[in-house]
Amino acid sequence: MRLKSKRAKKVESSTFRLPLGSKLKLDVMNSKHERTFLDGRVRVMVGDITKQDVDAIVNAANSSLLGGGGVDGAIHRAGGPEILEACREIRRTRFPEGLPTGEAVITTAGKMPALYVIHTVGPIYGEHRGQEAELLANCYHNSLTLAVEKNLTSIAFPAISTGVYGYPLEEAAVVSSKTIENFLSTDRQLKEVRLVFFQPRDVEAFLDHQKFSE
Ligand code: AR6
Repeated sequence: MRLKSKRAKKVESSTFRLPLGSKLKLDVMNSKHERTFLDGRVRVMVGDITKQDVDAIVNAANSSLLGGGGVDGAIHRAGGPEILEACREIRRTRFPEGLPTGEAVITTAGKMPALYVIHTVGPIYGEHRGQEAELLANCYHNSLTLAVEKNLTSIAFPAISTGVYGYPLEEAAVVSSKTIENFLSTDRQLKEVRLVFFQPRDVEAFLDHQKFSE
């Protein structure tokens, strides 16, 4: 419901009345820094992942699940201690040795607008003997699978591994776009997959290298 009303508002604000009463729909979603793909099921934008009003946001975590810098730090700061508590419980009960690279788990989103955080561990570029792309694809696939298992309809991803973990944005764009399109081709539940980039130049790099069907 919450999502629907926000979407409705966006459509309204992108519709301008012409003097003769006819309406001109302006496609504001296809600019240099914001664009949709796959009939609007994928939305690429600049923003802060902690502020997204989707069912689940994805955290680019590390295998300790106990916090860190970048997206991880921002999520724990914005969501509050409930998230760390839930992560500790997951470590204790399911992953005492840490969450393996490419896997995903879900917790509350605490005080953030999203309902859940899906924590996944991206590959460290150059440290997985050529398996980096496969592991990065697993992050996206397993996060999407978890969202569907939880009956969620919207999810927002940051650019996993492209910060501290050193994965080039251009290469990551190929992997994430192909994996998401592949997943959505058989899924009918997810209504929106949002790709949220921190900086305009990151969106530009993504848009230049993504492989979504036009
Ligand atoms: N919203 C959206 N994107 C962001 C935000 C934000 N608030 N903050 C940063 N980014 P990183 P990684 C972008 O380093 O490479 C942590 O310490 C950022 O510009 O957060 O997977 C963990 O604990 C970059 O493009 O994640 C791990 O130890 C992207 O998000 C390690 O870093 C990912 O950057 C994980 O490294």
